[in-house]
Amino acid sequence: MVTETKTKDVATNILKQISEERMIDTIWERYLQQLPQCGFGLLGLCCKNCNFGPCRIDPFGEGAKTGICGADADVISARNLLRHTAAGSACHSDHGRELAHTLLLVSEGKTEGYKIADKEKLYRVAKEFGVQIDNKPENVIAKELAIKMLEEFGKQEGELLFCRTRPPEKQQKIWTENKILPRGIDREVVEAMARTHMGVDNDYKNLILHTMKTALADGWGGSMIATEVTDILFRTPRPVRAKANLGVLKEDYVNIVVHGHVPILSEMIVEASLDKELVNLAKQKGAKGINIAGICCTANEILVRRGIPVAGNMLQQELAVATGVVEVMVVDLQCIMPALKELAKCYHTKFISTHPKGKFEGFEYIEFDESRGLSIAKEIVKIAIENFSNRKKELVKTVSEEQSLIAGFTTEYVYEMLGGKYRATYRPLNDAIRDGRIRGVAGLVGCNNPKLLSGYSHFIIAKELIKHDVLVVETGCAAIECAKYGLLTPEAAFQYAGKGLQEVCKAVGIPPVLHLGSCVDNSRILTACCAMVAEGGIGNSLDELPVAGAAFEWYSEKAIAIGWYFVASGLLVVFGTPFHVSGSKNVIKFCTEEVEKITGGKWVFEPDPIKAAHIMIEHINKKRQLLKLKPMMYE
Ligand code: MSK
Repeated sequence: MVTETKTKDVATNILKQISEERMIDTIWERYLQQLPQCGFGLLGLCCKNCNFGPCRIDPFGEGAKTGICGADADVISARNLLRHTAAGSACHSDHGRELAHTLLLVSEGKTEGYKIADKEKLYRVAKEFGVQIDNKPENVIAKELAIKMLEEFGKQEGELLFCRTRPPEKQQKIWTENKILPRGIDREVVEAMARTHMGVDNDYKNLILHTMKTALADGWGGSMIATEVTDILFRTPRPVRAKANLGVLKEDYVNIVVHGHVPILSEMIVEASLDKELVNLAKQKGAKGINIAGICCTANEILVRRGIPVAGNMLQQELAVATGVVEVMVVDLQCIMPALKELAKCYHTKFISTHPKGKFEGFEYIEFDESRGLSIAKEIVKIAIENFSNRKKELVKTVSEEQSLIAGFTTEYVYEMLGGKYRATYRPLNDAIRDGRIRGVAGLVGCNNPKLLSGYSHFIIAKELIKHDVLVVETGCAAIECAKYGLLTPEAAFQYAGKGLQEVCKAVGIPPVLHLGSCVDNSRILTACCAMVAEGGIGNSLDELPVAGAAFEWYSEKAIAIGWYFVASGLLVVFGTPFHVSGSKNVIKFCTEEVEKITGGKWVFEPDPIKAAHIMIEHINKKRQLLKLKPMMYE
């Protein structure tokens, strides 16, 4: 068995080691078993879109320079890129559709356990969608809004509403002129699949333009709808204290791990875990109570709204089970590794899938249905309680590592946080940037990947950025990783931040790294940028802002879509490893250089986390110079 360790996280290493001793492979071993990975795949030079193939291009030698149909490296890699982006956009956007559909069911009284939790947001978003709200009952407003949101998916003509109501005029103009302003969310994804069929779109630049259109349909469409409806149904987050890392799994409790992305299930599981009868039942079985913990983005959803502890990020899903104290791992959709089914053979943990779109061989299947949401959640909690006594004592190995954090920052909360409840405004943030206390803002998002430092690079980059007075906002597994290293605490400002950023954090009482939520909540970064532009003084459009982003350890196609909607919105995005197009010099040149002339944004691929941080800092400095902002206060 291969045993190389590529993570600095103590809890991860302990449980990785335990898994090795038990002869159970985890993602790190499976990664090493794959080496060397297929060069054609890495370069994006293989095509299996049709049965002339599979074809591959030889980028260096005397081999074929086109596939059997004649597609060259540019066309093949651009087609692959568009398909990846379409899959990523589809994944997030389908998540958004699930939420909009639940809102519809709630408005019709067809659910159990759900309600409208944020009325203010319901009214605000409904007005934005043109719903007349005068004297109408709340459920009617919610129904009209849900229907209008669902129509965004199937729209055939026109434009996505949020693309017209939220971004600065310049971005809208760029998208219109370049014909990349998305119409309907589903329409762009379907068109992406059609264009990449053999013999349709054979112009790599045209394919990449549609890549941006498809990604914009995610960022300003499906993901944004997901965020807004989640806030309406489960309330808009506010700062909340919590804990992260595998130490949150407690030996003396019934532990239920929720994993996936869509909070429709996890919210009900949390609700069910508070049921007195079930808590008493857990106690009767010898446990102190019921402990819910999350993995991946469904963890982030219940963390930012309820302060539920996070057991870990994507790479820690197997290790959570390796503690031997997880009674149930209940999953919905996305980022759930098929490898989990192997663990079902060794541990007492019951794995439960819940969604018809996401079934797993070897898992128990309990179909979730909003009309019986709370009842089904209670049923699952009860299964966990009953399973408590089945623990295999010899396999119990809990760890003590758990780190305090503050999460739950939002676009809306920044108004209050910096401006005060009665003078809610972005003015202090913009002034701090203009006056050189804060250099700019960086978004660190996305996954963890054993190819890089298994999450640790997020910490390195964030530390370097805050040291140089860059305020960091985070989502997804990047946020979970930085939480584990203590960056999501106000104290981190004193330990790591530059003097200017430290002053701001001290004055407001915030961490230098702000947790904004799940992967779909990258839409909050977009809206926060829009709020900065609207406040004025640090740029009139998104591409002028001193802002940059990274999804350094990306693994998912969703991260490609996220990166593209930021690039198409005018921002610089850094990936630690390129998406699979490097076999085409033209495609790489377009993504890393030429696209900047169109949208103002561009890609950078840089495997060194410190260099990546400095690329972002230099980009922010360049934007500051163009805006003629004051020099940094303490340099
Ligand atoms: S969960 S997409 S590993 S961030 Fe959103 Fe984490 Fe990436 Fe899944």
